[in-house]
Amino acid sequence: MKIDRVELRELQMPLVHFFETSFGRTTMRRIVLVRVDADGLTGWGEVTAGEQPFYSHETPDTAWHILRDLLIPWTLGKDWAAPGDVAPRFRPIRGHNMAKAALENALWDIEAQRKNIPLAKLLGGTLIEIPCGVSIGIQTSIEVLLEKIAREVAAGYQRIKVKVKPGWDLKVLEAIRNRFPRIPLMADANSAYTLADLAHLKEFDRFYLMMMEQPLGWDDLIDHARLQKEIATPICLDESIHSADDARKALEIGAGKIINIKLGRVGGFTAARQIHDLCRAKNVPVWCGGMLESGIGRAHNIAMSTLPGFTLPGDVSASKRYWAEDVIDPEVTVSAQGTIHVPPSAGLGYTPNLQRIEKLTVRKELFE
Ligand code: OSB
Ligand code: MG
Repeated sequence: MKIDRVELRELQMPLVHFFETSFGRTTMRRIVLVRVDADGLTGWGEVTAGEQPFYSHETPDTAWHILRDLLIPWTLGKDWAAPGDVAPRFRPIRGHNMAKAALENALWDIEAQRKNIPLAKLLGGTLIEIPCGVSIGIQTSIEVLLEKIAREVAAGYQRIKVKVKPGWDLKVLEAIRNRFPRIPLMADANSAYTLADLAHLKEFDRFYLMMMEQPLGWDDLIDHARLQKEIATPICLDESIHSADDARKALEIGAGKIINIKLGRVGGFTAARQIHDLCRAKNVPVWCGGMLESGIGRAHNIAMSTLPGFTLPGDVSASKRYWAEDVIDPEVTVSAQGTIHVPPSAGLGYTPNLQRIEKLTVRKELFE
C-alpha cells in the first residue's frame, strides 16, 4: 500500500464521568487521531496516551511530535507490502509506542479494507462475540462505588475491575465482597505500592480476586516476581510490558501469571500479536486493556480481543460509559450477557463520523 496522505488531529472529548486512578483524575480526554489515505482507502488510528505522563512517559504532545517529525516522514509516499512492515522501520526510535501504534494500526485498517475482510479476521481473530468487563475508577465514597458496581453487574458485564491505592483498598474490597460475594472481581493499583507494603498486599488474598493488576513499579519486573511468590492472588502486568521481549522475561522470572495487552503501550498490532502468541504457547491468559479510547481505538481493541488467547474479559466496554456521543457509527454497545458482537463488515466495522470528528477537533495538520 502506498501512503498518499496522513492527517493528524487532536480531539477534545469530555468524559461523561471523571475517571480516577492512583495516579490522578481525568475529566477531559485529549485524543490524537491519525487518518491515513492509501490506495484510495482511508484508515484510522488513535494515540492512547494520557494527558499527563503519569501512566507512561507519553502524552498527546510527545506523540504529535514523534508522528510529525519522524514516523510520518518515514512512511509517507512509500509503498508498504504489509501493515506490519512499518514496525521494524519504527524500531530505531526508543519507546513512543503509542505514537507508533496509532500509525501502524491505521495501516491494518486499510489492509483489511483492501482485502475486504473484517480487521478481526485479518489479525487472525476467531471469536465473533467478545466477553466484556468494566474498569471502575476511585469514587467519592464506597457507597457510590457499590451503586456503580450494581449498575454494571445488572448491565451484564462479566467482571468488575476496581482501582485501588493506599487508603482506598482493603476496606473498599471488604465492602464489595460483603455486598457482592460472588462477582468476578479484580483490583488495579497502577503502581501505587512497593515491596515495603508486602504485609498489606498479602491481605488482598482474602478477597479471592481474579487478579491484582500492576501493584508495583511501572517499570518493574523483579519486585513483582518477589511479590508473586508471597501472595496467592495472580499478578497481572500492565505498565511493565512494552514488547514481546518484556513479556518473555516477565514470564521467565515469574513476575506475573496474566498479561494485559494494550495496543498503544506495546506499539501496535504487530507487537500485540507477538505477545499474544507467546502467552498462548505458554498457556498464559491475556486480556485487552483500555485507555479511555474514543470509538476508533475501541474498534481496534474489539478486533484484537477476537484472537483465541484473549480468554479473560477485557476493559472493552460500551461507548456510552465514556461519551455522550462517540466518533463512530454505530457506537459500541454491549449485550445483556456482557458481550460485544464483533461487526462482520470490512475494516474497523464501525464508520468514523467525520462531522462529529471535525466538531471535536482543536488542531489538525496535513502531510502530503
Ligand atoms: O491501568 O488499565 C489501566 C485507564 C487509563 C489509564 C490506565 C488504565 C485505565 C483503565 C480504564 O483502567 C480502562 C477503560 O475503561 O478504558
Ligand atoms: Mg492497568
